[in-house]
This record gives sequence, C-alpha cells and structure tokens, in this order.
Amino acid sequence: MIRAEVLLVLKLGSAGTTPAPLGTVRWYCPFNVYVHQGVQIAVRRRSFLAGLAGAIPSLASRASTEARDDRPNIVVILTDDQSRDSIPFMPNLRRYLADEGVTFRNTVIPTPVCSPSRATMLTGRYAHQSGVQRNTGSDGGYKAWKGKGNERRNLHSWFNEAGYRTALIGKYFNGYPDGAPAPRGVDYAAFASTDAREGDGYSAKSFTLTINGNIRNGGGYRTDVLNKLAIDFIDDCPAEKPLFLWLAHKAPHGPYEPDKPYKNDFGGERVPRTPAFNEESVADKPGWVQRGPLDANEEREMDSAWRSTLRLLESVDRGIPEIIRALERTGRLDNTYIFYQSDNGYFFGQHRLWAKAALYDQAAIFPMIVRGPGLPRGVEDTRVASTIDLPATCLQVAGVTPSRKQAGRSLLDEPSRVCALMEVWSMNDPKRPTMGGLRGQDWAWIESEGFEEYYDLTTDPDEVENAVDSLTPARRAALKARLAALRQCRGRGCIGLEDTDIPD
Ligand SMILES: [Ca+2]
Ligand SMILES: [Ca+2]
Repeated sequence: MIRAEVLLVLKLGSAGTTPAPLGTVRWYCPFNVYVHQGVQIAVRRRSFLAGLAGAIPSLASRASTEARDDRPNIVVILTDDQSRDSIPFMPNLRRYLADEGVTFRNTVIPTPVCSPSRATMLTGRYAHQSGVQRNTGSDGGYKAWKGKGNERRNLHSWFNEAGYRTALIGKYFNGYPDGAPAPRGVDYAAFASTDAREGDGYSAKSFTLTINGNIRNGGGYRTDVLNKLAIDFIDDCPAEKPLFLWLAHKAPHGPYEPDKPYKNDFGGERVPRTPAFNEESVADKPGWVQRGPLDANEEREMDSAWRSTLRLLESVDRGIPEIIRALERTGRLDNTYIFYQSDNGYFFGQHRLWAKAALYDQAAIFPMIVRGPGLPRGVEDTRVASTIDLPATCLQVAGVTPSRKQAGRSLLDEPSRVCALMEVWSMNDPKRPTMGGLRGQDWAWIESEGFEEYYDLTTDPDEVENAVDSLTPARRAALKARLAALRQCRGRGCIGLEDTDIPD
C-alpha cells in the first residue's frame, strides 16, 4: 500500500525562548512521545530528546506517581449539518484553529445522521455497537442512547471519574426531554431544546434551556447563548481542575434564522457548481438516487439554503475567538486541545440530493480540525481519519482510561488505517435505504440495496463516475467481504479490520 506521509520541520523550544528548528521528522512521531510525557514546554523538549534515546516512562507509572492537575483541557466544538465547503467562509475557524493546528481532511463521519454520529463521537463505538442507529424510534435518539447503556459510559463519565470538570452545552440527543436532570458524569449540563412543546424546537430565537435539570427561557440568540455558557463555564472552572467541555451548536441546522447583523450577507453566493452539483448523469447511481435533474426553482432553493447556512455559521465563527480568549485569560490555552467537527455533512443538490444520511463525501466527510500543545500549526493531514477517533484522541492526550474498548484510535498515533467504515440505516425523511461503505484515502466503496459503487477519488473527487466495473473480481469481492465483516465488528476487532490491506 502506498501511504502519503507528511514531513515538516518541527519547532520545539523551551518556555520563554524563540523556538528553533529541531530537525525534520515525521510529524506524528514526536507527539506520541510528548503526549505520554505530558507537561510543560521546557520539559517537552528534554522529554522528546530523552524519548528518542529510549527513556520513555510509561503512562501508568506517571499516573500513579504524579499530581494530575497538569493534564490538558479538552474543548470540543460541534456543529450540526455543516458541510465542508463552508469552512472557507469562517475566517476565525481558519485563523484560530486550522492555522494553529492540524486539519484531518479525510475525516469520515461513520453514520452521517445527528444522533448516531453524536453517539459515536461520545463513545468511540460504531452505531451498530452503540445501538443508536437513527434519530427516533427504539433504535434511535435519546431512547436508544440511554436504553443501551451509553449514558453511563462515555467521554463525560470517563473524564469526570478521572477528576475533570465536565460540561455538555447545547444539543444532546434527539428526544431528550426538557427538564431532565444532568446525565451521569456531567457537572454542568445546559441543554438547548430540540423537541419543543410549541413551535420549532430548533428555533434560534425561541427555545428553552435545561440547566442541570432546571428549565428556563433561552433568553437570546441560540448560538450566542451557547457560546456565552461555554465561556462562563471556562471562566468559572476551578483553576486546579482540568476541564472537558462539549459545546454542541444547533447551527447551521435549520430553521434558517440568521442573527440580525448577518441576515443579508453572502447575497451573491451560490452552491459551488462542482461536477457533483446536479450531477449530469445519475444513471451510474443506485435507484434511490435516480431522479430527474434539479430544475431552476430547486437550484434557487438550494442556493438560498446554502446562503442561510453560511449566515448561521457566522455566529459560530464569532464565538471562536471569544472561547480562545476565555482559555487564555484563565491560563489554560497553552494546555488545551480544541477539536472542531460537524455531526454530518450536507447535500445542497450534490448528486441531485438534499439533506444528509448518505455515504458520498458531501455528507460523510467533514475535516476534523485540532489544535493543541505539541501539534504542528497549519498542517493538513490526508490520512483516513474518522470521528470515531475523537474519543480515543481525547483520552490519549489526557491519559484517561475508558471503561469500554474503543473502536477508534488516537489521531496522534502513527497512521495505519486502510479504510474506515460507514453505515446508515433506512429512513423516510429524507428517503434513504440502509447502506454501508468503506472510505480509503483515495477511494470509496458504497453498497445499498444490493447496488455497488466505487469511486476513484484521485481522478474523480466529486464521485460522479461509478467505476465499479474497473475493479478486478478479486478486489470487488474483497471490498464486499471487508464491509460485511466491519458491519459486525466489535471493539478493537474493528481496528484490525480497518488496518488490514485489501488485495487488488
Ligand atoms: Ca446533524
Ligand atoms: Ca454520474
């Protein structure tokens, strides 16, 4: 297998001095060393050099002998239904996070649907493991999340048991009842309604908050209110405690109610007219995708929805420097990992589809952006990552042990994944069949209703030419077998299956 490797000049220096180039290394190597070592910048360089000489104390020994208050803080900023093409419209996201950290461009969202995706990011388990496969019903939403025991074992409970102060702000799971108490392991729970008793529970202007079990009026523009709650949590967190903050925005999910200052922005923007937009021929696609081309009205609707999401994201973007400043003034910024991710991508007419819950890149890929101590700045990483790796990465940098085996792996480890699993369960709105897929670094394999698709992303990054007939029978059979095995995988067995080469 050919694997692209990112090389860069890593700059490490002692505190208070100008960092000097240390040498050219494969970037992912030193962070393992650093992360297992931990702490101050001055220590970091010595540790890194000592690590090269083979003197790496184990994480376990450090845990048992040292005070843990120097563990890094973790902040996760999550958006809802944001498509990757909107990232360039968020200057603060680029300036404060992407330019200061690593963008994992090929981050797969294994089940690009709200609740299953969130369950995966909170537990490190695929939807077929967590049992949260849809947004509603007995195998969906909050009912499945709680019913299958996930609420007792997830990032919040693990970080809380390890001594972190934890917060869960914004959207939790579809069907979470207003007024319900904070879940186990969550010190500060501030849930914004998603299922309103009156009107639209997703409204940006009219919504309720449940703060540690007490209901109150939202009292402002939803995105700003959530940003403010996150900032207050950071400001109020006792200095001696590390924090774990999960900030889940509703934006840019509909209804499209931009904040006043932004309501006329991006007037000239249209959905990027890539080859995927209103795909010229969908005869190579499965039956459920096939329909006539978008007409002029539908194109206008898609363009209008696209502009609306950009406006909603302006409020998310405005909050990023404020969160950074809160971390800075509380002395935490240099020891904080910040993750930015969407729960799923979104179709605005690409492949003639709308909404989400399908396995083309437009819905199933959203780059994870991470900044934090020891990470290189402004680097793009093209390996196959997955949102299922988010928990393992958070746990590793903090040295926290989960009570459940992870099906993901830390993004700071040396890359070894050949492909990542994707899986969606049938639903009616939008109409989607059950489907599964594999995403390699430069290819995608998708099966739905017995129909097979293969895209060579080096020549067809827009996934408009189903190249399944170009595969050898052996390759085709191997992809099919690997997907079938992964859809049944458990725990670390998933990692083994994703790491094994697939014959040509
Ligand atoms: Ca969503
Ligand atoms: Ca086509």
